[in-house]
Amino acid sequence: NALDFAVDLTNCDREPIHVLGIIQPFGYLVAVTADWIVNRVSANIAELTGAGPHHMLGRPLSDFISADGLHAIRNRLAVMRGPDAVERLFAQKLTADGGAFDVAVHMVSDLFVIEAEPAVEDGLEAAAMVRAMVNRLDQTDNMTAFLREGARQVRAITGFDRVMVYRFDEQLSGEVVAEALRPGTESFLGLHYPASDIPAQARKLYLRNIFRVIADIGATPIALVPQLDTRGVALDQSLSVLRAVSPIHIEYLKNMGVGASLSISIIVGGKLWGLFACHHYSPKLPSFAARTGAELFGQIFSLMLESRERREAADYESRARMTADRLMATIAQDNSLLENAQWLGEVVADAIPADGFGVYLNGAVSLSGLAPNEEQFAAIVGLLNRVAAGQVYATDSLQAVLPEASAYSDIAAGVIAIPVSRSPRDYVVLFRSERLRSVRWAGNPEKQVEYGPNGPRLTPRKSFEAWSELVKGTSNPFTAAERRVAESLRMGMIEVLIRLSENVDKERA
Ligand code: BLA
Repeated sequence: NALDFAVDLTNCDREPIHVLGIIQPFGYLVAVTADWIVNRVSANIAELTGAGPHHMLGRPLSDFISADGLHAIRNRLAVMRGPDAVERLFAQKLTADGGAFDVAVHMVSDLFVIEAEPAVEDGLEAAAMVRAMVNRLDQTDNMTAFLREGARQVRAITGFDRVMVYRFDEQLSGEVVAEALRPGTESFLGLHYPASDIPAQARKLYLRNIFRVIADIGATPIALVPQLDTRGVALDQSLSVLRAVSPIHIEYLKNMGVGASLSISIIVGGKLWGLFACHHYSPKLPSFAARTGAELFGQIFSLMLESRERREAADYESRARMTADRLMATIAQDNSLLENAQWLGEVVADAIPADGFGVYLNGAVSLSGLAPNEEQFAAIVGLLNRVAAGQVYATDSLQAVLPEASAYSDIAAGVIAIPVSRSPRDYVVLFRSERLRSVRWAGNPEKQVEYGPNGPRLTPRKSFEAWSELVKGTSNPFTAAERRVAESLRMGMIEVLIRLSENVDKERA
């Protein structure tokens, strides 16, 4: 390519994937200057216009495209809105004797980029279909069902064999959290992959351009001509519909036995929440209308997800606040409960999911569920006195702050600690076990035996191993909502204690 960048496993995150200078062979690309002079074409352009690159470059586009075709494109550009807009025309004739094309048009600095693919008449009523898809989503009554229905609907409109909802965590590792499959296809549900499987520049690009399809993993890409224009500039293909992808990613898909790949960004709160990641086991290109419908569905899905997540978080916090209120009311009735370590631990563990807990209260210790032994717990309390006096403290990697904790990370890899009295040594500590314990790894999604030049690293199983290395010794993280709940439990308990001591003072007076 124009930039002479040799990509390998060590530099993927620097590969300039938006300027590779190649498109997929299912369409044609022409870029023109503001005065409609041809600036760049794809090497296959003669199939569309009858004229090769060197005939077209530097000449007016009107020499090659019919007046009606140009008129339609110009009209569409005239209504273009927003910096990243991509306008679409369906079933448009572009030449006097050629057939109909589906066309996408967008701007890259001062160039108009026109991409055309032969129109497919699949009778799809995209708007009606998306409307029905959204209705189905609306009828789901919990998050799991919502995500699964999303996958099902994307499978319905794209026809892909496998549709996954792939969600990123804080470290940008991902998990397959929902899936819809052609019957007989092996499930990837619950599998985890490291952030490096979708490098940073790709994730950034997917925020700008939310839809991509790789129609045929085995197809030879078509070069843009020239690679660098007269100003020495490569064409920025960030918003391109036909953009061909990194050879590393192609190798990854080949190693998985995939024939076509499609993904749609799921964006929540301006961040890439995840992707609909879709595989087909032979080449597949849904019509441009179907792709446009799927893209629109992805946008609506994202908005609905955002509002559902917000509602779930609010519900969780209000339930937890009720727990806290109940806790205070119960203690107010029966002061002796404050001395009851087991009871206190259970109430807190009800509000914040954990695998076990330890309570340190007036020198007495109570351990329950998956928990370290008393000696180990004493060391944790010692640590808390140093790092968290009087405050809620949470970590998903205890061993990062207390090295000896690596000995029992299978039991207690992460902790959240809530000080429960004014005496600095009293805490309720919840434990979460190592993440890998709870992770499912089943089946063998890499049936291919022939690996590409980079070997088996580019396979789901190796990715899973890489992810496992990353999360070794860490628990599922404590979320911001869980920390807020812990904080309100702490404040509530302090309040009760103050009231109790005031009562004692009054009685003394
Ligand atoms: C892109 N990697 C992607 C994409 C996905 C994945 C979904 C989006 C492009 C597409 O739609 O195909 C990853 N796909 C997955 C995962 C699953 C899946 C995790 O189906 C799980 C089932 N990829 C690697 C490594 C590198 C890499 C090690 O595994 C680099 C070192 C690169 N992945 C890579 C690149 C892209 C990518 C460069 C961008 C492709 C593009 O849009 O140009």
